[in-house]
Amino acid sequence: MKAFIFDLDGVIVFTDKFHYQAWKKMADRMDIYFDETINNRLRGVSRMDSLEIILENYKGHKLGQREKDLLAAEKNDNYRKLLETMTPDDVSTDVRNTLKELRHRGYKLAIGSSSKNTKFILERVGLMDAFDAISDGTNITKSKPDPEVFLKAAEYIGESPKDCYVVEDAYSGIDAAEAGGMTSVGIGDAAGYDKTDIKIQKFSDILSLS
Ligand code: B16
Ligand code: MG
Repeated sequence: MKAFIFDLDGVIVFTDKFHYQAWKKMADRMDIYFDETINNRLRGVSRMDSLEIILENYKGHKLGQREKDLLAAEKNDNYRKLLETMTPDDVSTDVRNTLKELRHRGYKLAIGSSSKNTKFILERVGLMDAFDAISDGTNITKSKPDPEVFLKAAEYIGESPKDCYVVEDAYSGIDAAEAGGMTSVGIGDAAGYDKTDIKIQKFSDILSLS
């Protein structure tokens, strides 16, 4: 194995609580029922696909594309305000030290995230220099479980998918890794998924793989 491709939300940082608060604000305003269980279905899912899941509980008129775009923009504005509160302290010592050690051992490191806010988040937490390449929601046309985001990450670092581990917290990300021919490493939710190749409890457990 020559490289690691990391999902962002739920693996490197925990922005899921901000996604929840931002969607909740929009849902409350629209009188749409939304809770933590529904929020769990949004892990690794693109912004527009997340909106469709939330709208399953919308009792109003059928929304057109322009109205949906406005709702997605409203959620993203709410989300960006919350992201602005992030600092380097939002990255655990475990994550920071493990990334440094993997670099030291000569692995290539990339991000493979569905988020269009990836670079903004990495800048806020001071991790822009920790990765050799970033593949995110801005360079893909199909979101996880399609493997596109991970295949692009492998291409950007010049490695074959079979030489890459993908570290993920979402079922959709594990399915994407399998579809891309990579070895999946599951943490959090994904550590309880039967399709995950390697299950870990904490981020630094990946050091025992390398
Ligand atoms: P944005 P990941 C994903 O990040 C989140 O898990 C998911 O909840 C979110 O909808 C998606 O990014 C898109 O995010 O609205 O910022 O473009 O887990 O793939 O790093
Ligand atoms: Mg994730």
